[in-house]
Amino acid sequence: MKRVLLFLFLISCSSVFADDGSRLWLKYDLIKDEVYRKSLVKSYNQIVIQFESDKAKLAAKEIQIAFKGLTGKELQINLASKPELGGFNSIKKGILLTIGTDKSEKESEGFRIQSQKGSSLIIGKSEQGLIYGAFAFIRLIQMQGTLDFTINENPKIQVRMLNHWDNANGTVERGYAGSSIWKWFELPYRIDPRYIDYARANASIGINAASINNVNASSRFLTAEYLEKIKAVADVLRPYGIKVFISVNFRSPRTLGGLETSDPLDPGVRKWWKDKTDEIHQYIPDFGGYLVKANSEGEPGPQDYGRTHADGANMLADAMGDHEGIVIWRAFVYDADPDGDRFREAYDQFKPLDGTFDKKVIVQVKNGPIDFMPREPFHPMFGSFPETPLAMEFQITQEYLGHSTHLNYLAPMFKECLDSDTYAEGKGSTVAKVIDGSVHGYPITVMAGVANTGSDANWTGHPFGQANWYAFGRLAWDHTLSSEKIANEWVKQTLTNDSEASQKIVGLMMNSLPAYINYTYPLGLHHMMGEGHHYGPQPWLEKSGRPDWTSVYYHRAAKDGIGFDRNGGISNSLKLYAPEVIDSWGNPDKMDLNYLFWFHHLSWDYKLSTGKTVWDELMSRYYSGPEEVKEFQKTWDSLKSEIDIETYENVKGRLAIQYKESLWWRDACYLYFKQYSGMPLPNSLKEPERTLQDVIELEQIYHLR
Ligand code: BDP
Repeated sequence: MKRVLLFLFLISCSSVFADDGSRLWLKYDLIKDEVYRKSLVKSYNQIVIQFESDKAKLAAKEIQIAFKGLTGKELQINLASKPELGGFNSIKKGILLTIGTDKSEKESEGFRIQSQKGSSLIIGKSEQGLIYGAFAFIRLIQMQGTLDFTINENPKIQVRMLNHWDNANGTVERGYAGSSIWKWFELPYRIDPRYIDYARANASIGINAASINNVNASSRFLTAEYLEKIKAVADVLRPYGIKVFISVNFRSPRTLGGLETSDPLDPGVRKWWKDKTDEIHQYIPDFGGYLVKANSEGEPGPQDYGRTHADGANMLADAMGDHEGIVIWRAFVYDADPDGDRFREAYDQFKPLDGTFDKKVIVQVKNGPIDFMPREPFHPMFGSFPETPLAMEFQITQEYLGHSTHLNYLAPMFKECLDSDTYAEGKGSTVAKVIDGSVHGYPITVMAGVANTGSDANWTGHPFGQANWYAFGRLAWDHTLSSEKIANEWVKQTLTNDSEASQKIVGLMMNSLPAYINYTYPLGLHHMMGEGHHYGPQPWLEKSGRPDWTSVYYHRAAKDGIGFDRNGGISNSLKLYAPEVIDSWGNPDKMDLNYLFWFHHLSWDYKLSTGKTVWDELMSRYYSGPEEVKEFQKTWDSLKSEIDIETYENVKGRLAIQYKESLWWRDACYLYFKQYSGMPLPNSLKEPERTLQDVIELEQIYHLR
């Protein structure tokens, strides 16, 4: 109750104070359009819940808070007097929340809304569906569209999950928005109110799972001390339908259990995991399951004992016994052959194991074959694993996408992958249909996003980072939504409801990823970022712990040209795809140039389908990137009167950094590649004022101690 009061107080102040972004897209600020606001006030007097239950009350309360904030009017929450009540017209001037009778398993989180101004019926297909229905209704009110509509929704993916790469000491691996949102040193005694806001925000976009710790996992999370803390978090998230998962360290039986081995076939090890899994369930009865990074980047795993990924995953699945939890086993492995092609290593390790995993196991695959690059072709594992459920792993945090200083709307990147056709079962076997189970009939479906949340007041550092969290959730719920539609929803709820202004912002968002790619990785270049920090450019990086941690390994720039020939030259990784895909990416003259250097090595003067040489095309893209950022700055400046001042200034400052750094990328890549091409800049493009040495030194700053 106290929280609600505080919340209402904040809402009443929000028109006076600048907005720190902490309320995300659940702002519930007073609607400026008086006609619309008044019509809402006139249309609704009450919220009626048909059955008393915790979730129904939660859903009703959220609508009550939203309505009060948006209109100033407090709706009463009433319990229906007649249990048989429920018809569309049975409720006058009210919003009726009820549970449907048709509860097929698959649809159990869905909802229906029938609404006519003055009479709105929200039917959850389950209690949880009611929560999602309530948030969908609020979204529509916030967006100020019509209240006369009927919708019927079911999530397309079962487990819609955030993966937090948060460490026990409060740091976040690849986090750019402050420290961890989980206060491990305070838990379980102090519950940070932000956990509730976190749960609300996630529930509002359909996210129903969270793995709370880094995949480079500490065994600490499996101790009784920490299980109590995790239980406290799980208790806060549960009412909103969010299950907790834990990332585990495969060596835990040794480090924690004092055993001599962590061999998955060792009976003592198996018993240890079984006991541990039972113990976890005593704290968290609805425990979601394990997320495992094994034999990857130095993490322990079954291969340390001569066993396979399937041996390791199946052992954990066995430990799960009759509990409902699942085992999510990551496929981000590339230890096979440092002289080979990293592109194909996960495929090569996992393909022979297809069909050997326990039914509680799902293998989680990053969207692309290398590592969350700004543009990757879809991972060749998608479409090639008919017998093993594959989960999608996207990265919401902008590790390779400008951290939290570059404005980068990622829905188009997620969509590009989801909409790619694998041709696994003929045309139309898109990646989305593989992971939602419709292509191979997977019994478990998962979409995970590496979270970009942190302790910053606005959660994500860059205010537009919120849009990526939002978009991930919406796409995990329904991958058929368009990027524009999602952007429009987010803008209208978060920044402004003015239609002209919101259109401009959506346009800016839709152009942001292409602009970023132009000044960083045009034409399918990849993996040229500064070593370790993964921020600015370092195309000259040629020595590292492994060859495939360098840049030169990927771009292969030399006097004879540029690009990684995966079409038979250096490797034949292109062959991992279906014949139709090989056809479309195999010919540099016909293919989508956005993937060019992923598969081809071409001479600098090779004439492309655009009519330009490789060099001229590359340089015109590098040079257009910063110009596009300049346009973003102008657009943003023109929106000053429409945007909250704190958010406006925040984004303005970040765009200035982005512009400066787009020049850094452009100059670094031009000056570096020029050494090999020996060609001049195309006509109108201006020589940078700095030298290659200058940009090399700029990157070195990031390594100073
Ligand atoms: C890479 C990150 C590293 C992660 C790793 C992973 O640089 O911090 O641990 O992915 O996904 O992108 O396991």
